[in-house]
Amino acid sequence: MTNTPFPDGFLWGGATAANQIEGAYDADGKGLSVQDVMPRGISGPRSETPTADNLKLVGIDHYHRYAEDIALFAEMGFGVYRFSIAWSRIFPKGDETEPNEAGLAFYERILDELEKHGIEPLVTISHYETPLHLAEQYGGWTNRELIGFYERYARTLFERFGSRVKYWLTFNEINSLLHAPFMSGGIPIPEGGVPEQQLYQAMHHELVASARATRIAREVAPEAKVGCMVLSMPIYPLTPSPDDAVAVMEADHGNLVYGDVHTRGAYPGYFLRTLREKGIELDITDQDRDDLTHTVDFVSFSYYMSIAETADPAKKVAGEGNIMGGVSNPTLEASEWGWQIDPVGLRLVLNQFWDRWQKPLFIVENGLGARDQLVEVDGEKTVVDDYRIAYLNDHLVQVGEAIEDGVEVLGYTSWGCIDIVSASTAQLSKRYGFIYVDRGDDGTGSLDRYRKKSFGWYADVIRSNGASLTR
Ligand code: BGP
Repeated sequence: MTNTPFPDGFLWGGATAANQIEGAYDADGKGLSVQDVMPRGISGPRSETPTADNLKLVGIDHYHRYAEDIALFAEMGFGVYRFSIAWSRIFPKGDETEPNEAGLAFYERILDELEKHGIEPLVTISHYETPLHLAEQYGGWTNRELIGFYERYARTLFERFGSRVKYWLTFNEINSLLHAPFMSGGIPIPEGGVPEQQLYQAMHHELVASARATRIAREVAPEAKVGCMVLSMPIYPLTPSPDDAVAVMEADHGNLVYGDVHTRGAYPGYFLRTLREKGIELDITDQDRDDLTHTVDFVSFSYYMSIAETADPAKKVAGEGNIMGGVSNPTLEASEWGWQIDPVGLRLVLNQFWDRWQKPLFIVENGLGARDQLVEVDGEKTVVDDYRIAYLNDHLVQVGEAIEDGVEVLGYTSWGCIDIVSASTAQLSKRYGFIYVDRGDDGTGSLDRYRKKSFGWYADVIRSNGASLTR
């Protein structure tokens, strides 16, 4: 194929997370994670114990149907599959000294299946799945002890799977911590919110843990490539006023600091200013500073939407967003869940990250959450999801543009390549997949899988290495 900007060996695939796909929440010695008490997603109330209305307890039963699912991924021609390991399958409470063998064995079976189909695994070590015990007994990532527990968990994974898994991500969307402390950092939220001092300390602990994992991987699994993972959301000035431009710069800094630390090995000056102005003093040891110098091999990120920002309080019309919001951009259309669709923003983000960090980039989440309708076409049940095809096509065209701009992109894994439970709303009706799963928001359904129209479309994109995209 010549008519494509995508380089040979570009990794095409899809992505999921354990808590949204596996189900089997208490099988084979698994402990509870924060997700097991979040029946309504990020903004809903948490439950004391797991409740039947929590769709994640069953998910799409990938725990038992993984072979069928991976075979469908292979049919689309996936070269890579991103999944996460549920921390509480490996260390059920999080603070044990010995791992749960049955949990490790499950991921061994997943790796066997991927290997059988020649699909490269891309593993997220922690994807919004902190063991509940660490949240309740330790206060989650506000507690320095979490670094040691995470270190033991990461070491266990590198020792066991390091020779089979080349690409690792330390924390999913690490920059979501301040915005979703319980889901992202296992930090219980008291009335009035978590004090900022504690949130920033938790952020520091995660950054140190991420760097330590990178250091351990170098020792234990020298072939492995370790990346960070950030939620990307380009921010546009609402007007051309310099004040709006400064508001954008400051909002941007709040997100870029994570990648800056991961790629440069120290906190940037603008972040120290933020801490000073907030009157926050972080507990940073000499060992922490040394750990932070272990920088990542690549940067990965999610991309769904962009947002705007303004310095003028009178013009602030809140926009819906993926975990973190901003000001609504009047030039863009939004999805049914209010996320503003902006393919060009993906090219901008790719260029910004590449210019800033000079590390290979991996797009590990992108897609459209939409309501789908199962229909019958030529005797086969399917979904005619032209809206999803249009969204993905237009974003991939922009990835091609960025590659032409000289950005090094390792691969692309579209989010929720099979329908899974939504992270923000805990719904099943917010679907991203190429594969429809028969399960509704009320939990009923056969769990049968059906190929959507986008399934064949994506297979063509992969087969042609992007040449079939409509420009
Ligand atoms: C990201 C998360 C994912 C995922 C995705 C889509 O923030 O890393 O876990 O779910 O967003 O979000 P949602 O499921 O809320 O539509």
